[in-house]
Amino acid sequence: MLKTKVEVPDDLNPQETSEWIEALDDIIDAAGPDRAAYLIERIMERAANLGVQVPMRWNTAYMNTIPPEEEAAYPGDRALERKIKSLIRWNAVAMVVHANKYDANIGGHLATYASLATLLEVGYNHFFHGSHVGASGDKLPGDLVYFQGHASPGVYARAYVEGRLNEKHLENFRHELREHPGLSSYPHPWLMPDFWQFPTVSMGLGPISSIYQARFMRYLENRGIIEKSNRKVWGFLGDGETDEPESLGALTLASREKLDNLIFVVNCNLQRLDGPVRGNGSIVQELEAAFRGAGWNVIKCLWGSGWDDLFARDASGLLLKRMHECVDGEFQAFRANDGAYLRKEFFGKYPELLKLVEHMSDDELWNLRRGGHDPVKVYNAYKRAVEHKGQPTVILAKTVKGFGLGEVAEGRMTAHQQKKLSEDDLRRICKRFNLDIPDEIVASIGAYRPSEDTQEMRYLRQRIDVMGGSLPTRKVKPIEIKAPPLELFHDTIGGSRGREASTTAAFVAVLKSLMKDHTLGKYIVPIVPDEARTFGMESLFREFGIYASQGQKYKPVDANTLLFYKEAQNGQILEEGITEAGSTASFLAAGTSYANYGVPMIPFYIYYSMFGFQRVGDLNWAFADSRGKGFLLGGTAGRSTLLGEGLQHQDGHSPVLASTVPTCAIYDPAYAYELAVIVQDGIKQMYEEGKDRFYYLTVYNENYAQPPMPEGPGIREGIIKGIYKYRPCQSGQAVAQLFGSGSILNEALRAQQILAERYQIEANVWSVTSYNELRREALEVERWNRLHPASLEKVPYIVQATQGSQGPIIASSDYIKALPDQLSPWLLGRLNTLGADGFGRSENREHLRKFFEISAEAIVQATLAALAREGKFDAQRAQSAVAELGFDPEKKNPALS
Ligand SMILES: Cc1ncc(C[n+]2csc(CCOP(=O)(O)OP(=O)(O)O)c2C)c(N)n1
Ligand SMILES: [Mg+2]
Repeated sequence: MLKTKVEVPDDLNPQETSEWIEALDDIIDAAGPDRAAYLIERIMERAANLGVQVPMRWNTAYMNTIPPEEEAAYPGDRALERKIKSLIRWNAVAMVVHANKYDANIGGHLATYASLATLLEVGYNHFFHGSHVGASGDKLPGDLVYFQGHASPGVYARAYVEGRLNEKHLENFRHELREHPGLSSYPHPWLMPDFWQFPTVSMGLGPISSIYQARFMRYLENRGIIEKSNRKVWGFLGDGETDEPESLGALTLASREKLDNLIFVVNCNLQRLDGPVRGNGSIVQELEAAFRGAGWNVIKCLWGSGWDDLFARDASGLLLKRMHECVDGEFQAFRANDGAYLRKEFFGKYPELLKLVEHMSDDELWNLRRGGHDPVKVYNAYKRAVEHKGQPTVILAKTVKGFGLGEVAEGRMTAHQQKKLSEDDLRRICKRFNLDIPDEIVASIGAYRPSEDTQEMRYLRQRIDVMGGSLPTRKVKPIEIKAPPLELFHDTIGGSRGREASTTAAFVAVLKSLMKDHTLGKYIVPIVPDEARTFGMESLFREFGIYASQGQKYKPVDANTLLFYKEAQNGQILEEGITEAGSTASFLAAGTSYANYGVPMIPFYIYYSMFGFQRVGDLNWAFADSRGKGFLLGGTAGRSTLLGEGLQHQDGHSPVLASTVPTCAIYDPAYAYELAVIVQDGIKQMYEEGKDRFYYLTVYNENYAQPPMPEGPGIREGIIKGIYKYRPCQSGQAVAQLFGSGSILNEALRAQQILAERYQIEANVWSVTSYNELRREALEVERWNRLHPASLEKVPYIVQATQGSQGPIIASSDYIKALPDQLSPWLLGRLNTLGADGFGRSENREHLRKFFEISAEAIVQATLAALAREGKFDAQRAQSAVAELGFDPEKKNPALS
């Protein structure tokens, strides 16, 4: 066995040290590594009991975790697999180079896939299942693979060689808007809905989403919604990508929940975009410590089979010592140069090492591969990972960025952005991978696939068959659920009957009704990041249980109360703890389960609204790209309605941020019945009608009387479309229109009263449930009119709804003015907007609304001013009303203070 004698400078008794080490060596030789590990553990225990402080080490040597003697033989045909892999390499290169030759700087990446090819090919041929056969004998969906986003050329190239894409597709890589559909730059289910499952290219989102995906798979299994299976989630990520907080931020969830259905493969090519990931250190060792410390099973796959013999013959342990001495910047340089350089700079440091490789030519040295490029090493790492029980596994695979691309890219600082190659470069690549590609195809940088009757193509078909289909594939089963009738929420629709209640409480009631529903109930997934009590949801704990993969191992301290904290293995609530990113990743897994598992889960993720779109906006964008369905509920909403919490908490802009997401429908309901109507219609649109959309709803914590849903035509339609007249003025001859939304509708109603009583001005009050929906519809109509100038003009809903109304419109909400201002193009100079622009303050609602000038008094004042400007109210009277209503005309603008 390998004898490692590391000299320690301050070793007081080297003789004694080597005796201990030899004793260990003997045990490994005689009884194997497991026995040795057991003994070391006992010794550590003893040391700790005797008060010996043994420094914690989370690193193993810079070697492969799996020694050669434990390797299984490779089950595939290496020669044919290499042939297929080389073909894929060619097509991946050709599509990027072709795109850039004919459309300068259209972009694309060569170097990432070049480093990843073996890691993917071993996976495709032996580990990634297109489908699984479940215990029941049923065909279940396949493994879920998160590909490194910018390795997409390699993924397309395989799909082409498999015959799933054609030459035109490849030719139109990054040309999506041509006649023949092209290929999107990166994985986007929105753009290629039959192909990509997971949008991964925003660094960090793939890793965190894959962790929560694996967890959600267990959740569905433990709740009996899907069959238990051997399905795996594979997360491929770059070593540079691990610097994103999202990449490593949820590691302990995976180990805590024993997610042995999760495998990370970190493509450790030691480089990111600008240069080395850890030029002065070792990314592999750093990640090993992080993952091991977080409780993961770590498999290092660093060196190819060529190194086995060198390690075996290196009795001195100097080879390993030399490896430990080198930082990543040096390892990168070894690959960017040649065999002679490697001999001189790496082996040359010690005469013994030079001797070790004296029988090898420079070329042979150069051909010593890294673990991630050796199918045997990769196969064994994967095999061990899929067989490992009780922990998630990470494989740290050492590779070369730009492997095989030659001097222009291999290991170069500029490798990441290399996208142009000369014909000579291309010929060299063909030679390097023994590719027999017709000359004219090389010259035209074309796609190439051998005929079906070749050995390699037959082998490829056979492997796909054995693995149960191709990946990635996004196959969506039709959803078969129906929305509940509105009557399911009859309590909510009936109002609060004199009591005061918040729309948040109304939401909880709606959620409960849904969860209790016989058909829909089981599909509902409430998600909350440690705010359930804030939202009054603790009543759900006992009734539906909090999901806990291991059940509840303790008697909760509140066990004798009615609403005790109940954790259960089949619990329905995802109580995520304080992680908005994690909760959103759960929302993503649940909201796309209709596609990935064939079960239409309906997630309701409620959170502190300020910590939503502005904190995890990119995950929400990925949710939309993924065609996710579900409801986001921004709780404690509104800059003035959330009292006391101040600048960091009071949200006055989420609906505006949400409006930037194309598939997000945004509503700001004032009353419980509005909320119920929106949720019922949302389920219908998303799940019954199959629309790709999701909802952002604001819910407030202000208690007020919740009126019953008004009778009458058009109310339901108005709520859904975004506006309806809530309370007309008494005379029916209004000279002004007041738009209110969310909790500020009540201020508009109070303003209506003040205007009538104090100033004899009649105004109508409208509830605007969605400025965004109104705008989107108006834009749609406007576009139609623009493109059909000879047809009868259509009229946007906002114009229809307000037709015939008189006078200025005063719109007030608890959000920045940009929200209502979205409608100004259709309100022809009538719109006067009040809003909560600026930073929040710790105060009560009364002071906050006065400060932001959105109170009833502010609405009255704005109405008088607008009427005065139109000559319909005395200007002097309007001026004196400013002070009368409690405002100082010279007060600093709250938006800027
Ligand atoms: C959030 C985010 N920031 C920046 C980028 C731009 N970007 C794309 S790839 C890349 C470098 C990736 O390096 P690494 O993760 O090591 O992958 P490799 O290509 O080396 O396999 C960067 C910075 C991005 N896609 N996402
Ligand atoms: Mg990298």
